[in-house]
Amino acid sequence: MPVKTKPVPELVPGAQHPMEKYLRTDRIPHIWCSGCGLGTVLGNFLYALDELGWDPDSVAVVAGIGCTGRIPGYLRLDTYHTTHGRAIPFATGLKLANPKLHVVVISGDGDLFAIGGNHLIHAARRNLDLTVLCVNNFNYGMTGGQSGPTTPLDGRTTTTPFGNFEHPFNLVHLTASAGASYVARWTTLDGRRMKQGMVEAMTHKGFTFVEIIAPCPTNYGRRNKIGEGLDELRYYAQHAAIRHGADPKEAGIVPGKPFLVGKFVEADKPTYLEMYAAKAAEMGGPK
Ligand SMILES: Cc1ncc(C[n+]2csc(CCOP(=O)(O)OP(=O)(O)O)c2C)c(N)n1
Repeated sequence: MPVKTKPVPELVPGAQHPMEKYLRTDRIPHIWCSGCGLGTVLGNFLYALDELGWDPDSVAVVAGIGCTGRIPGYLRLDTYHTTHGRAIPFATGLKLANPKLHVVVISGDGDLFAIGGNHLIHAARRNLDLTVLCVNNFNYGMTGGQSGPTTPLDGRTTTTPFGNFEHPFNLVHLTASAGASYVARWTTLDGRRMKQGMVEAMTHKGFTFVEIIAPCPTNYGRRNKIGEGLDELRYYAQHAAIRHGADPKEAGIVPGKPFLVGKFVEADKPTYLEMYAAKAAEMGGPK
């Protein structure tokens, strides 16, 4: 039977949300569950874009597969939904072919650090000029909540019903030690700080990385008795401690214990494109 829906009343006839200009509104409603953190990430990315004031034609956003990987599909920009784990190679090609583009990768912890992990560490090692925004919800949300490389020890998922017994990655430590020039972590509770972190990452040269910890109430929250999205935000309020400049090694996440957020790395070092140009000049080739 067809479902009857009531039209949403226009509060101010003809009015638009100021961020609507960046959205493919024809693709709304979105696919995300109630209480999911991805709407907050998308919203803050739009505010970051607006603050930067870049020409939309100079920005390309690339994602792999997953609930997070759907973010670029809602953006009125040049966006690419690549195969699972391959956002970084695709973004690398774009940036090398057109170094003037601002290239941003937005994807999930599974896409970037499991199947795509090798690409990520080498892009960081090369200090490739990309910004990577990783939404960490501690599981594979899209495919029904399997365990992934960030699932905490003893975390309950569909593939670890008795508790996860694999050590998780600390994404801050991993990206910092692989060579990233900028590394920050925020939660979806830290709206303005997350937006500021995105702006900083997108303007800092080299490989820049922001981890955003986000609720996945349908899969991770429910199985781990965290509750709804709001309960998880309350958990962040009680457990996240801002410590800029902390040692990335100390940024591991253990459920029930305080965890660190903030800006961990902000370094100035030659980028892949700078070194490529210098080598090309040394060889007498095109710059
Ligand atoms: C080659 C390949 N293997 C597996 C899958 C199935 N798959 C789709 S999304 C996904 C995991 C996504 O997890 P994550 O990146 O953490 O994103 P989330 O959905 O949690 O935002 C997997 C395993 C796939 N699409 N392609």
